[in-house]
Amino acid sequence: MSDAPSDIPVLTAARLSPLYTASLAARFTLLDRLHQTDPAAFERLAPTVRAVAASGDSAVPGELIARLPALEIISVMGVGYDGVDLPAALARGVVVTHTPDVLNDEVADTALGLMLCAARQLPQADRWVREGRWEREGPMPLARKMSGARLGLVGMGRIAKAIAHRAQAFGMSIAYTARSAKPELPYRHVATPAALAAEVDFLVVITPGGAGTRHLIDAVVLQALGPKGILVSVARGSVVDEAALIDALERGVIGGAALDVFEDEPRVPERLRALSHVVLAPHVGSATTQTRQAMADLAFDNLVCHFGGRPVRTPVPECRAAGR
Ligand code: 8YV
Repeated sequence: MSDAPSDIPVLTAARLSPLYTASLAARFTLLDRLHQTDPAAFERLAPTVRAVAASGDSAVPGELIARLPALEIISVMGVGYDGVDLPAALARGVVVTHTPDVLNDEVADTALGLMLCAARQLPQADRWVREGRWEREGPMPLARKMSGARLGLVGMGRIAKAIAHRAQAFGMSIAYTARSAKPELPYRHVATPAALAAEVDFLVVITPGGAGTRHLIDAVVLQALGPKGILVSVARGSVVDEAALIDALERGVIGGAALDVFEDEPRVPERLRALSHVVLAPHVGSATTQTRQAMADLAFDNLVCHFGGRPVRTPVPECRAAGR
């Protein structure tokens, strides 16, 4: 161990990928979910904890940060860090890091896969064969074409750009809505999600989560998307008003949906599961061995850099802005 002493206690915020915990355990003193599994031991060891390791979907609330007086860094294995109480971390001078870029291709691939599944009804086609309906009932109902259709992206960050790039190969026209227009991009900016929804066939949601985007996709946006429109979300469950979405799907206000994220994961409402024109995935946007390894390596590396006295590789933008 050259630059990071192994006796540094690192607390995991939740059950993490073994790809991350394996390297953590080899290099640090891993306190695996002690605050959840052994409150007495946590009480004793909390003052010594210098790092928290988290995933994109785990919570690091202000109350936990407050109980860790020696905390220096929170390293999230995930691009999203909406589970971290950032104001609490910033106020304490705690560095927060995440894992952008290494998952762009994977999440974009997932988005295109979900778009194709929703348009061409591929999961339903699989079921049609397995359930013997092809033999009994003949061909399944016709699906809809995706190539050449109109795509609207809610968000225009790194992953959205990777989605747009792929969609171009499908001959799709591309427009987007984002806080600010990006005139350097060859895509049209539309002022609001509702205005965008009104003019596209596929509305793909890929914004960060958190308070600023909560229920950005609401009943008004779904109404604008219309009975032929398809909603795809690879963002955070909080961005879509799930109750409004279920209502819109049940009443045929929109044509269909493909969702990788939900408001109360891993719980997915029974009413949503009952809808045959909806494609559901268990938050697998970045879930390949290759990409998760790259994410785990980057999250681990941020800790090693920090405790080795070097700048972390990928601080969250708010930390970068604060000069940490
Ligand atoms: C995973 C994610 O859920 O990157 C994110 O923000 O949501 C994911 O890829 C998770 O962070 C894997 O550890």
